[in-house]
Amino acid sequence: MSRSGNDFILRPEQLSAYQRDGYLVLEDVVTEAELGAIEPTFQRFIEGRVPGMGRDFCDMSGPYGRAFEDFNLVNAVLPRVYDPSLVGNVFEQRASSIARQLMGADATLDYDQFLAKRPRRPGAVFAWHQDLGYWPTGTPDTRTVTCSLALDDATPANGCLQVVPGSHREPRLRAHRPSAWSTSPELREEAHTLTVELGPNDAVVSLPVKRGSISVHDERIVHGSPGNGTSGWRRTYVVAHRSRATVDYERSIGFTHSHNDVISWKTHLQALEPTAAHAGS
Ligand SMILES: O=C(O)CCC(=O)C(=O)O
Repeated sequence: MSRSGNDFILRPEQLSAYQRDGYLVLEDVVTEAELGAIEPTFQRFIEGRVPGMGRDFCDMSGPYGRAFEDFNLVNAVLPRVYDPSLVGNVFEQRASSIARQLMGADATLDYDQFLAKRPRRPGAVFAWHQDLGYWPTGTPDTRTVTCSLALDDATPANGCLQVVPGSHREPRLRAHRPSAWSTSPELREEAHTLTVELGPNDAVVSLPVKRGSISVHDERIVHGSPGNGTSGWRRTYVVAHRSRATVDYERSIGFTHSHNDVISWKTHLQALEPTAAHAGS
């Protein structure tokens, strides 16, 4: 037990494992009673009952514009913006505590996200990526601590997170490509999803996480997740922290992590080509 009020205290070996591997699994970060307080709000989003979200409510496994019943991987971005009652909840506070220990006192909550894989949806795949590949370059300090709270036991069968340990230490970001369903020049206008190739030496590790426990990952680790082959949901609540200066930079260029942001994704993708210099390398 490492909960201490609204903090969650990491052991020295967990701090060093995060630096070495690029991820952690932390047990019992949120209690059953605390989960019960969060869940009704989570459900309002995931069941499509929050109006006015535009592209912030979409299928993370497919193109924009799919009918809701066809979503495989329901994705609600920035729920705390659409429902400020989430601000300061116990998971946010423990995630902040964990982020401060892993990246320093200026760790600042950057964005949140609700994800839910529908039952029996082999297509509920989160494509392989590095989070930094999704974000604007030009941030001198790229550090990010992303905490993902399991609302259901996450298992290999229902499509739990998979990582390539140590890939966060590669000197350059891998080239990110728009996923196959995108065809227009402004590719991110058709679907948000980007993907990287796995190489023959990439050793994939699955991260089963029990309800109330969390995984934590670095912005450069290669990760993704397969479809859901079970009769139950896999629901996840994501909270990401970056440095105060980086969050301020993002906002100064109009980037809020909302899919409704107006960003030149073509320019961004060109900047990610392996031959181009970019701040993330
Ligand atoms: O939990 C998952 O399936 C993937 C989530 C993810 O890629 C992320 O939070 O960066």
